[in-house]
Amino acid sequence: MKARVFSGVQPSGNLHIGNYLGALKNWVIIQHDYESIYCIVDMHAVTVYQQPEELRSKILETAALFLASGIDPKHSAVMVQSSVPAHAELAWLLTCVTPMGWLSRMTQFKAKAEKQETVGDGLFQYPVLMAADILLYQAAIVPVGDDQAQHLELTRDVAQRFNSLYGDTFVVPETKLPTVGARVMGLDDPLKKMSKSEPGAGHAVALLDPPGVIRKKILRATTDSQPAVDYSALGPGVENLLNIFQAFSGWADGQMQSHFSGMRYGDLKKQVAEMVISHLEPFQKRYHEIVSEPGYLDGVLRDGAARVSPIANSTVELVKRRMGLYVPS
Ligand code: AQP
Repeated sequence: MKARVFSGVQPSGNLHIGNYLGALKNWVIIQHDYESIYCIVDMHAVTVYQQPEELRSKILETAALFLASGIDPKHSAVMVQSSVPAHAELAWLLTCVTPMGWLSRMTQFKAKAEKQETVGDGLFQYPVLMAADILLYQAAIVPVGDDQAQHLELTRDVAQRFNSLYGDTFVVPETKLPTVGARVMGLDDPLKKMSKSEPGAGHAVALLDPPGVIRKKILRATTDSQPAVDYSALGPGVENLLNIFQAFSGWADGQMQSHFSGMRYGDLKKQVAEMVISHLEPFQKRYHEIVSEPGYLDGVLRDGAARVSPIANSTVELVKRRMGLYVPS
């Protein structure tokens, strides 16, 4: 039997090239080596306010982006988190074994909480729901970008704590980060991670941006006061552009250095823009084909939820038994 892989994306805005390079691209590469489950984590998205109509349409848009990336729904289950109630059920049970001190150390909570007028308890509990998403399917591998590494460590800690309290129950998952593109930075501020929820118009390249917009955003990206690429003293903006090029092209380090050393920033930006556009154009064509087929996405999501529900329900039943809760015979 193949080991299981699980990962998810929040439908919390416009997916960008960071989400693609950090997560989706690698999901596609490894999907056939595992039993794969890829999830639109809508219950994570509502840890901060989402406009309901917009959220509904972003859920379907995110599913279409998964498929346009190359996720094969005949092999991989593509599903929406809230369609499988066991995610919420397991999250509660895990909340009861997770010390609050562990959660208060989460850097993403601190960063996201700072941006909110009122911080909902869900934002604090977010990493436990994420642990439940993964442990529910006994996933061995979780391919994510670098910003999720701390949450994955917490998931491992929760699994180990549960196993030591109640006996071996959960597979302790491994984090899988991409070698290039694990942390794509903002184009307008290369010291900040590229994020869906960052407001600046020049911050992120969205996966559905038209070529003209992509060109404009990349040509305006923040660099530094040097005129040309110097590998012995790369500033964060230039390093980010080079990483984006390398992650899309798959070029080796040596090829990157001999091609870009001494190149003027204006030319570097043009080449990065054309590399991104050449990958996103066919991707966007597939996306538009997928969304124009009536009922197709709903069918994929219904099938995905139906395929994973028995796994999820049997984990919750096992956890309840282990904890001594009532399970009707
Ligand atoms: N900048 C990034 N570089 C590489 N990988 C990234 N990921 C996110 N940003 C980058 C990876 O994308 C996957 C889905 O992320 P998410 O939707 O769970 O939320 P996030 O990590 O909080 O991503 P965003 O874009 O910053 O969304 P918002 O603004 O809604 O919080 C994950 O595997 C993540 O590592």
